[in-house]
Amino acid sequence: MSSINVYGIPGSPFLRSVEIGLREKDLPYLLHALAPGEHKQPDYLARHPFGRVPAFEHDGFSIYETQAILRYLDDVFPNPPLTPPDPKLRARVNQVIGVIEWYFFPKAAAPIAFNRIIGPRLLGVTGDEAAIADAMPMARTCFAELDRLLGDKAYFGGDSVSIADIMLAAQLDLFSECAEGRELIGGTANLPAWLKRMLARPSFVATQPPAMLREAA
Ligand SMILES: N[C@@H](CCC(=O)N[C@@H](CS)C(=O)NCC(=O)O)C(=O)O
Repeated sequence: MSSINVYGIPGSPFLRSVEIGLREKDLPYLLHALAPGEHKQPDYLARHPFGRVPAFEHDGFSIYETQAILRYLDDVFPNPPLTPPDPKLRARVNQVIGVIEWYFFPKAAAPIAFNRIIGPRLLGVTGDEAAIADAMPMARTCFAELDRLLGDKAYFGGDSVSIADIMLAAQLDLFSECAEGRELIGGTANLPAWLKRMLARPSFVATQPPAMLREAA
């Protein structure tokens, strides 16, 4: 029986993406839940020198970076596949992962979600309104583009769920816990129905963010 260990702070959409990938493939794993700050301590930095979450280990093989972990899982445990076989759809999935990593997360989701959700609800700090306002133009560009790339397809890679769908839906579920997120998602043509479908999947239902990050908390 192989052993899979996942390390991260509950509530992180990147950690959740890995857990969802594992659950989509029906793979048992052990979650090592870190407290905020523990990811900057020497023990964890030995796993992930950049001090980000998640980190992952399979039978002694250690790796970090969410998309690399999910691609590894897809190679080693190919059923069900999370990458489409068609080269153009595959390229589309890879493109969306790039948009998430280079534009959406660092320049839109991180500043808005940190200042609106994580800071005030988890860390007890007041959000920086100027940082939120500064991030909105990039956020609008991201949503317009992600909506266009999804188009009328069921999923970013065509008819079945892909790594891009998992990573983006995990991000948007947290993002929709603030007014800016709901306005941005709700202003698109295709993303709301897609997100609703994604969030209804058992893998998403089983990996809910902690209640304190939810707006009603
Ligand atoms: N490129 C990394 C990004 C991971 C990342 O930024 N995770 C956030 C949580 S969602 C984090 O570790 N934040 C803690 C910090 O920056 O101190 C990946 O794909 O795993």
